Amino acid sequence: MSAPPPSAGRLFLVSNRLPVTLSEGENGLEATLSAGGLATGLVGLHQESGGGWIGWPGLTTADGTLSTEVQEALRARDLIGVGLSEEEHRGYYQKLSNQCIWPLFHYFKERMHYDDDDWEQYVAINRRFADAVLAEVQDEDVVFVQDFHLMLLPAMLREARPNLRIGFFLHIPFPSSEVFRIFPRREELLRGVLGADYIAFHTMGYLRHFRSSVCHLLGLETRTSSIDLGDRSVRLDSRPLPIDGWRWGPGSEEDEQKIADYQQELAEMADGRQLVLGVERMDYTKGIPERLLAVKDFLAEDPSRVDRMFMVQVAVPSRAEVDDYRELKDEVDRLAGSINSEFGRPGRLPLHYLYQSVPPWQLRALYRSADVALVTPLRDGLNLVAKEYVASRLDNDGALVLGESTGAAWELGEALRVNPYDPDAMCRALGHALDMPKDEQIARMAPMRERVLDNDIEKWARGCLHAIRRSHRVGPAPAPLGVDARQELLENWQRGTAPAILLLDYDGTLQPFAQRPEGAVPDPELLSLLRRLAQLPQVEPWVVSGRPPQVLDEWLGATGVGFVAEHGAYLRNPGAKEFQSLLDNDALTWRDDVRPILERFVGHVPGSLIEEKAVGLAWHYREADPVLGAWQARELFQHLTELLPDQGVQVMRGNKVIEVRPASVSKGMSSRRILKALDPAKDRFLLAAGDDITDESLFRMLPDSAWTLLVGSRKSQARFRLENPAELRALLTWLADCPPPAPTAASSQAAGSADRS
Ligand code: GDG
Repeated sequence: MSAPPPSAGRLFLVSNRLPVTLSEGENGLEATLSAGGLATGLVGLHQESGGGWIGWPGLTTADGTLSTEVQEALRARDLIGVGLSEEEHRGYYQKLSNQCIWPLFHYFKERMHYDDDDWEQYVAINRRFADAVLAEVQDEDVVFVQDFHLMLLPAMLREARPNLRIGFFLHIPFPSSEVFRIFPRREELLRGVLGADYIAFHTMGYLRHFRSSVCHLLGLETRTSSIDLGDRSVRLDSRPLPIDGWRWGPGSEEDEQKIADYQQELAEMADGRQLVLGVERMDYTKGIPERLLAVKDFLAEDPSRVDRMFMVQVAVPSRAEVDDYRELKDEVDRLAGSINSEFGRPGRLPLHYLYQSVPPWQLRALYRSADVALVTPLRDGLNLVAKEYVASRLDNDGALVLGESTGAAWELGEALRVNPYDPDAMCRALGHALDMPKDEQIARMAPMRERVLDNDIEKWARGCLHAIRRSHRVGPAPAPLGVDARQELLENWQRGTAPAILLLDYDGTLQPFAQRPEGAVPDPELLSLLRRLAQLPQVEPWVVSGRPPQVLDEWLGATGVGFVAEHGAYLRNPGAKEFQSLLDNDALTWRDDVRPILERFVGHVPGSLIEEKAVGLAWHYREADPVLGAWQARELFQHLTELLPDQGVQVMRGNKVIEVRPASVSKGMSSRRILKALDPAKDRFLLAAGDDITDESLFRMLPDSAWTLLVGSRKSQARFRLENPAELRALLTWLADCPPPAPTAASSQAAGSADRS
């Protein structure tokens, strides 16, 4: 394994729990790394990069700090401990994480207990993790945050260190936005996660749910796999967690001996019966009572089945301090008892129920011996048990019954998929699995096994790391137009042999924003500046705006500048009187679909109105109740984005307005048209200035030599930035004061005749 170059930065993993057990050894306290899962895949990576793993080591202390001895034992393993007091652990972990986010994200909203005090603890402990991370990392490092306990951490890190590369992986489902929005602090959770450069889920379904929550609740524009935040973008991905396949194949001689002995024991216990296996933490998401009820129904249908099958159910104690989990255990105890008491005989018990964790070699023996694995959670982010069972089937036999609401169901398509809430379907699937002929078992199991073994956890971890690094694109705002750049700009301006082209946005660029759009009337100073520029013989100024032709004509028509109106739908050459349309007729067919939708929203939101532009249709809500308006705007935005994906239109969010317009019309396209009409061979000064997202298409399409200026401060394709419209006006006045030399009579005639076609 070759170490990455030092410039690539170190990897720091962050998870609630460190993968470690602390115990008293010969030389004092020692930390032993846990085997399996994420720990196996990630430990190697952070160690080789010189980074570390940051998390809680599993013991609470009176004051929430860790002793030097504990910290040192952890450091010896490249682990960095975060301490928690009993009370903090209760509020942040047991309550907010496990009794609020966990049930809601698994669609058990009635089990969600939200309390503001717990939320405060969640925020405070996320902050403590952030402090621990910030004390370790440098700008170039990568931080990979794991799971729902730490959803606020990415944004906290981003705020403190904008240049960190940050990834986030969610191990549990991300629920439908209809369910997610129940969470009282939903916006904070979303904003917290969006601090990352790269956010990954087990399935594409969870990714879609996340995107639609972001769109719905934060009103942000989302693309298939990214979210644009203005100053940077966040990449979304689905990357299901693999297992470390080799752990489930043949093991050491010693292990194999233990496994074989235990399999022998199981065979004796089976006494010719088929073994059905269930393994999971004792958690209500895992569907244990529902499964046992189905088994009970199955036996009730035909009690002689007790002679042909028996079940081992391992339920690992989990979160036993929580009432819901204690009640679940009582229910499972009762059900297990009733199955054996109703269908068992001495020496022939149909169910072996273990409320305990079994050692790894026993688990491997169980997977190898089980004819059927019943993996039927009601809802599960992924489910590793299903994959482990598949990987353990060395002869490609056995039958997997898999709950359809597990993330793993997306990858294990050959399993018998079942709705765990449907007892009849569960019984049928169990019958099918037990009676499955060997060739069908192999036909189903072999491709699943190949798939599971093909993708190992280390490959996954490297893939994540690479994706985090690649996704990190915090583009700083363009540099301010400094003294040297101004000097160079002036020299270019004065040197050109063909008329200079100025492409100037209006609102927010030449003219500051007014309270209402109709208030942004040009002042005399601006009018005189534009008139002066238009009168210079070697200069062609254009106002490139989203405003309709009539407004531009009325406000600025007398200055003699050229116009691009409605974001590029109309064009009027400098000095001309008529606008020409750049639209083809098909570009407007969507309007009849969109208008009734906007009308419905006008009906819902008093004070809102539709503006019929020549090209676009806009819904304005500036005069509406701000809360209702903002909420309905998000609904409308999402609705239109989903409704119109292939009609060649774009849905744009502006300031208190949602506008739909043809995608083929942009400031960039219309400017290309202006430039195409000019002689490309001439040495020409080009300048474009704009403040908003619609101006980016303009910046993008101009040649690299053009002077592209952002007015304001954000990530942009522009080369330089100016602070505000006043600075731009000052620059233009300076240029007008030092104009390019007037052409001689001969050159002017040549330029004039050949420049515009
Ligand atoms: C969360 C998500 C997602 C179980 N019993 C014993 C034992 N295990 C091991 C299994 C497996 C792991 O525990 C359980 O993993 P799951 O994925 O099935 O479920 P969660 O614990 O809920 O995990 C889940 C996962 O995170 C990863 O992203 O798949 O959806 O809920 O590895 O082998 N191990 C031993 N004895 C046992 O008795 N030794």
